Amino acid sequence: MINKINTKMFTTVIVIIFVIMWVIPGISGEQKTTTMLQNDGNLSGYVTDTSSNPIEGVLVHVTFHGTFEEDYTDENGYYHVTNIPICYCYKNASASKQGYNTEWILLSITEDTKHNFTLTDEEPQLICGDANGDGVVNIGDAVYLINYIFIIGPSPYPITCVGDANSDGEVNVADIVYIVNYVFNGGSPPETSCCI
Ligand SMILES: [Ca+2]
Ligand SMILES: [Ca+2]
Repeated sequence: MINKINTKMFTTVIVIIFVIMWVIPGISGEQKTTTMLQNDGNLSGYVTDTSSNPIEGVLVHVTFHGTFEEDYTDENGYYHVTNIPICYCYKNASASKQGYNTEWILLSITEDTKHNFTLTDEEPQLICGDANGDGVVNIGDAVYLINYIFIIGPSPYPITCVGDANSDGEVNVADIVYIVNYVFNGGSPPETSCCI
């Protein structure tokens, strides 16, 4: 009788153990899957210029699954983008601010991924005839060339680009005439090829 009871108990224990072994991996797997889908990825780091100076106000933008997370750098150039889903994939991370060339990189982001960006100055747009480099061609450029040619003022830079309004390869009084004619008499605008 006692043996029968022991055998029943033993069988019951074995069954319970099997059930537990069957259920627990299921729970563990479910928890693992849930963790995989949680947005606990982080990307942080610093953004500096080419002289290692921190840049404030840079937008660091991480794109994934048709959406994004982002953060702006503080006065120390530090950013911290949170709420990024963790997956075995690469995400596009970019750093951008007006006046700088945008940098971007593909990263596999986990709980504590770090990446530092270095931004280079954006090249100013060069316009033929824009001798004073303020972005537009107007009477100020004629005055700048008059000052350069007749009064030994500062040279346009790059001289054969922005100073050569008529694109003849030289910077002289003809360029002043060309600009004045363009601004006041409806003449042709400076060529666009002189700065290429
Ligand atoms: Ca100008
Ligand atoms: Ca010229």
